[in-house]
Amino acid sequence: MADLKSKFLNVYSVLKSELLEDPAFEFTDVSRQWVERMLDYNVPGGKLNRGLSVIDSYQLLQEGRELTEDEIFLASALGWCIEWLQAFFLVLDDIMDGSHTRRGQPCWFRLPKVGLIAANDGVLLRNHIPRILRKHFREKPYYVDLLDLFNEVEFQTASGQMIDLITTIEGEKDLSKYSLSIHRRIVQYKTAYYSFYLSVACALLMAGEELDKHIDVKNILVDMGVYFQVQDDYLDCFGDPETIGKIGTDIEDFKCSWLVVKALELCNEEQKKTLYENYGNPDPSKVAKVKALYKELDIQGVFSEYESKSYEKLTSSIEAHPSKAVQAVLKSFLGKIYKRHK
Ligand code: GPP
Ligand code: MG
Ligand code: MG
Ligand code: MG
Repeated sequence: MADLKSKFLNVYSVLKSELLEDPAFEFTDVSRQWVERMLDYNVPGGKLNRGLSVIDSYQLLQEGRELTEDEIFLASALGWCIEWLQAFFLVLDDIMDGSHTRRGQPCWFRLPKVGLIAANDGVLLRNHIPRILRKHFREKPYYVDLLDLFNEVEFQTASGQMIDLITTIEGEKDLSKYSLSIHRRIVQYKTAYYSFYLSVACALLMAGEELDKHIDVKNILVDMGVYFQVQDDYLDCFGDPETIGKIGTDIEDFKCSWLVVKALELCNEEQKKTLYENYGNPDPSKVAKVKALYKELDIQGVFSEYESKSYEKLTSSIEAHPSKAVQAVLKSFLGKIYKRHK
């Protein structure tokens, strides 16, 4: 595994060099350095779960056959396309959420030299994906399906992000519109498709499969993605910033977080008043009141129960799948995120 990860990281250097020599643009030293610094800052520094899962999943779909070096390279390149997509989303998401840190360093747009140039860097990151795909997959029978997959998933994510954002519009903040069903709708679109379905779908395409025949796999991965984003919502408030590498902003930002939805379900009239008066305000004393209320309602205990229940449910839907290889792919994914602290 350590070996696979170092191979994966090597592919990053190859792809980066190709992009920095892209003949479609006449780079100067200064512009090349900008892109290189921007890529190194934003692309490789995460957990790399999404990217590594493409190789992992493709390997498991081969049922024991050893992968060739060429297959490892291609699966890695697809994995990096997902990491590029994630970098694009995160650079922009941090601007939109007014975040301060990401992966243990200041958000890219917070660097004095960067600012809103980050918005254009996001566009560049997004444009790198089809360039990588064209260079390495153009001749593959599944090339069109890959392009289509990335486009679909990007559209779903941006649509989820849109509903995440428009529920927080200043002057229209209204906790009474928050429910588990609106939460699910937001996180299914903004997180689940790109964070879970996309890796496995890439592996399936590489293995010569038709995605239309794997709707059951997609449904399980979407449920897993919802569980993952509930964890993200939990960690935003209760995680250790040192470990998760970011400082939470959901309470300040009036986000439709799983935590506030649960709190609204469990609170009495007086506690509800506290929530209405303090949620969605940058004032630290108001944020502290919301956090104290979460503790009073034992939202941590409620989360813990949700976590075990989700694990059981996901495991039983995985075990109902007819293919052992697909079961292995899904179980490996679930194992990576269950009870995560980062
Ligand atoms: C996670 O939300 C969702 C995304 C990063 C998708 C962004 C999509 C765009 C089209 C920009 P989050 O804000 O809870 O993530 P985090 O907690 O990591 O900031
Ligand atoms: Mg965010
Ligand atoms: Mg966000
Ligand atoms: Mg979050």
